Amino acid sequence: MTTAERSLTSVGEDDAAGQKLFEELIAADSRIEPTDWMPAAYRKTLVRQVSQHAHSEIIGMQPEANWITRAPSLKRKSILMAKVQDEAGHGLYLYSAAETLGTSRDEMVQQLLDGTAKYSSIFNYPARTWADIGAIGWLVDGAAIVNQVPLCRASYAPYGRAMVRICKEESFHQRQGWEILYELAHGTEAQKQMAQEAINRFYGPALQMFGPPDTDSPNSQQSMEWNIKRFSNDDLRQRFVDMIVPQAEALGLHFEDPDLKWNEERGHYDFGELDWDEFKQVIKGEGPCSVQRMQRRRQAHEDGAWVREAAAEFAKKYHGAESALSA
Ligand code: FAQ
Repeated sequence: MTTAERSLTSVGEDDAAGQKLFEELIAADSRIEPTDWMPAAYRKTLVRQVSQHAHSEIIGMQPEANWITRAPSLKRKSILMAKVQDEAGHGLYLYSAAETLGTSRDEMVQQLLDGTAKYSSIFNYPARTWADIGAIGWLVDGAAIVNQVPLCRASYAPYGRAMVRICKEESFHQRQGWEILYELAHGTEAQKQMAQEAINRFYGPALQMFGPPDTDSPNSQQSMEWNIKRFSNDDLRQRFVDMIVPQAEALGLHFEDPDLKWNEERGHYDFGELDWDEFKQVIKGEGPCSVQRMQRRRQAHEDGAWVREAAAEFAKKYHGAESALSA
């Protein structure tokens, strides 16, 4: 369908025509653009998912930023600074994608600050040692990639487009985490132990990033029917486990999960039940660092007030001058 044909049936058309076009586009595995008609529930679930994703990127800067001043060399410090800046950029692309759905960034940020919006459970855990920065890069960014590569094909076009760039950057992030752990795992006994302890801490929480089990995931089915999500939480979690077990072996490390073993019949690794009570507590705001993360974000928001005011004043003057010129 051409853009011209599409625009005839987009904004301003009645719901029935819009609904029909929407269904045709989804059935053809095509993309929905911001000007297309879409069901209110589709819009709502996208704002929910994309804004939570944006919040996760922004809060996710904190555990790593804590280590910028303590990075073991100038090279490590500059790499980590670049990574943390990338996360801020990801947050901004995602807020922009969500804004195309009609919810302002101010509103989304306010929901985060009020504690009414969620962000990824993983960022409520502390980064205790330098090896944790390696584990975050390898396991957290690794899980993010497995989860997010299929989102590059999300039916909502601005989200999919944002994800393409984000995933490219996440690949670098994962490699830097791997490289930190590889060096530690091939260093002194104490360094190797530090790397092992870091992955012991992050294994379970990283697997929980994929969300609750399919039997307890209220949004998955509809999101998959709408081609927002392409795979279920459990399918992606399994894909991740299958990927990281041989990688851990290559690092010379292991996962302390007694149920983790290759299942010849399934052609996948079996793994132990995760602590879903802990997961529920963490997403309720009762994780080990939840209070600290939100305090820090609120403080940063307050500290940045003057920047927002200056930008708003500049925009007023600039646009004022522009419209005076064009008059
Ligand atoms: N944490 O029905 P489902 C990164 C909530 S970015 C907290 O299965 P859905 C990069 C879920 O929202 C990491 N809440 O939900 C980085 C829902 O609550 P709601 C973030 C969670 O949406 C690296 C409820 O539970 N990535 O790592 C979690 O179909 C290093 C029921 O769940 C994304 O956000 C959780 N783990 O599937 C940055 C990817 N899991 O909304 C810095 C995009 C579930 O009904 C440093 N998002 N919940 O109130 C997604 O793919 C999906 O939203 C899922 C959840 C898979 C997270």
